[in-house]
This record gives sequence, C-alpha cells and structure tokens, in this order.
Amino acid sequence: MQQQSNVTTLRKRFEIKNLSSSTTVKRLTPRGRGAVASIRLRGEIDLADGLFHAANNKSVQQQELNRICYGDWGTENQEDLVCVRINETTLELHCHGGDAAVERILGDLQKAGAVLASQGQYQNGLPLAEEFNLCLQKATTKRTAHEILRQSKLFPEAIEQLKPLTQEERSLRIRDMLTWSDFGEHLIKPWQVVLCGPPNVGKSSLINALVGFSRSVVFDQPGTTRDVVTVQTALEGWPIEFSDTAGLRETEETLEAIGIKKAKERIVVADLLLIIVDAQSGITQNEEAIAAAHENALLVVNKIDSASDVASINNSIQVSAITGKGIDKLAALIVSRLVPEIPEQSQAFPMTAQQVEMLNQL
Ligand SMILES: Nc1nc2c(ncn2[C@@H]2O[C@H](COP(=O)(O)OP(=O)(O)OP(=O)(O)O)[C@@H](O)[C@H]2O)c(=O)[nH]1
Ligand SMILES: [Mg+2]
Repeated sequence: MQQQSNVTTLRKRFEIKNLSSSTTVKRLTPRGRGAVASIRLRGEIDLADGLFHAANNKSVQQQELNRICYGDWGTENQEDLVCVRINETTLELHCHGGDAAVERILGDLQKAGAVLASQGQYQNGLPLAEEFNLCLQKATTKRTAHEILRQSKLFPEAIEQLKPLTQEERSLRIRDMLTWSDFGEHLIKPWQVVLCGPPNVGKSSLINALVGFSRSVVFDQPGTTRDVVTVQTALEGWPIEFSDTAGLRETEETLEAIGIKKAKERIVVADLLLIIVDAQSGITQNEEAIAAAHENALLVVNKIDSASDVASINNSIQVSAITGKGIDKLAALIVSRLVPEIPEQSQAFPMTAQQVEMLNQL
C-alpha cells in the first residue's frame, strides 16, 4: 500500500509533462444551483491519489468498477466526496455542488498535471447537443423540460433541412423560427412579472396570494417594501419570477427613494407589469402614465372586499388578496398575457443567443 503510493508520487513527479498532454479534467454539471457537482477525470486517473483519500484506504485504481467509494479530498480543510471508477482511465468525482468545492478540486487536479477539458474546447461556443443538455438542466418545470427535449431533436433537424433550400425559402423558415425566440428563451429563464403601484395598496399581499406562501412582508403602513423582493414560481407549468417593488411616491427618505429607483428600473425590463391600485381610491394620472408607457401592462384593482363602491376602471381585473377573490382569474390572465400562443408541436425555434446567432448566420 505504502509502496504503491510512493510509486504514484514518483510517477507524478517525473511524468507530469506527459500527463498534462493526456489527462483531462472536466466539470460535468453546469455552474449554478445544484446539491451535487460532478467532475470527470480522464487519462491517468491515479493522479487523484494523494488528493483523494478513500475511506477503504485503497488507491483509485484499486477501487471496484462502477462502485461508489466514499472518501475525502485534500490535506487541509478536507472535503467529503464520493468517487466512482468508471473504467481504467475514467474516474468521476461527485462533490458539494457549490462553486468553491468544484474550483478547488479542478485546481488541485490541474496542479497535479491534468488539463481542463472545457478550456479551448468550447472557446467558440458549445456544441449544440451540449448546449441542449445545459438548457435541460436549467429547466425548472416538467412542461419546460418537455419542450426543451423536443427542441433538442427538432432544432438540429430544422438546421439540416435548411441546407438544400434556396436563399429565399431559407430566410422565410428562419424568420418563422425566430418569431418564437422569445418564447424559447423563457423556457430556461423565467418570465418577469413586476408588481408596482402606490404604497399600501397590497402589492406584497398579492404576490403572497399568487405564490401561495408569505415571501414578502405585509404591513399596514405605506413604505413597507424598500427593495425589490423576487420570488420564483410556475403558473400552468411556465416559470415566472414575480418582483415586489417599493410603493411609488415622492419621498424625502433616502432608503425608500433608493427602493423606488430600483422599482422603476425593474418596471422597464418587465415582460408583464401589474399596476396595483386600491379599490377605494382608484387610479390616478400617475398609474395611467405608467400603464401607457409599458407595452404589456395590466391594471389590478385590489381590496375589493373592503370598498363600498369599487372604482370602475377600463381593462382592469378586480381582486382581493385577503379573501382570494379573483386571484385564480388573475393567475390565468397573467399566463395568457405572457404566453398568448404556444408553438405547434413540430415547430423548431431557438432558445439561446448562440442558437439565434446560428440562424442569423445561415
Ligand atoms: N381588506 C383588504 N386589505 C388588504 C388587501 N390586500 C392587502 N391588504 C392590507 O393592506 C395593507 C398593506 O398591504 P401590503 O401588501 O403591505 O401593501 P404594499 O402595497 O406591499 O405596501 P408597500 O410595500 O408599503 O408599498 C396590509 O394591512 C394588508 O393586510 C385586500 O385585498 N383587502
Ligand atoms: Mg410591500
């Protein structure tokens, strides 16, 4: 055992140049959220000896094939992880999903002589199949995962079918595909719905009612929400991020003013803007101006339970965040505003900037 590890150390010292040309290390899981991250070492896998300490005290090559082996990584601040020897030249490491743990392991293996496989290989963008895999991992609902899976087949096929066409036919098809690019993009990035309006009208209460739990602080005082508070959910299987914003009003208070500035910035990028007004007070010129300036705005009259005489406002929906009246209708309206149309099952479309670029270059 001791002898084996000495041999390994010697090989590492003298063959480091050779190893660097043949041994690669690659992060398999995408950056971002994830409980577990996976790394693949290919080539001279005993390069991990000395870094990975198996609980069964065996070296990496002595581990049984396709068997999970528990151990820890490094000499200082040891990190728990598991490894699986896939074959003579492939080892997979599964560690904590955070970036720090992954970077450390990738760094240690590179210091030991491995080359980072993702460098260079992806400099000119990801191969299509890899990109679809990443998109699929970003899907947060079954519905979007299903759409992405379908596109992973349809999109490359559509690209192939474009090749024999005349320039004119090709342009038409491409234009057709590009009309769905916004829809496609939202399969991996939630639609942004921003709630704005005067203070105390019930913006935070409405978000809580829509998502079904208390994310935003609700309080009977104007100026409660000071920052942009976001919450992600899904309506009818579509991923949506709601942003709760500070009530819009003139204020001398610095913190509130910053919140209002941030609210205005968020309003601009909203895919759908919900302008909330109080049933009793109704709409002012300020809300009318905000609605007119946004291309996809919806007026929501809240607190209909407490108003004796509900202000009648054209093109608005009436709800009560407290009693829940109208909330289901509002949710359905939000979906129909964000996703007015769904592409045919056979329609190919791009989902990423790289795919849009690809079509534009054809
Ligand atoms: N009766 C009634 N009260 C409501 C309704 N919605 C909210 N409220 C109350 O109105 C008050 C303000 O609600 P919030 O949700 O904090 O209002 P906001 O618009 O987020 O307020 P700011 O963050 O200060 O801008 C709270 O006391 C809520 O309980 C409703 O539909 N009916
Ligand atoms: Mg609030």
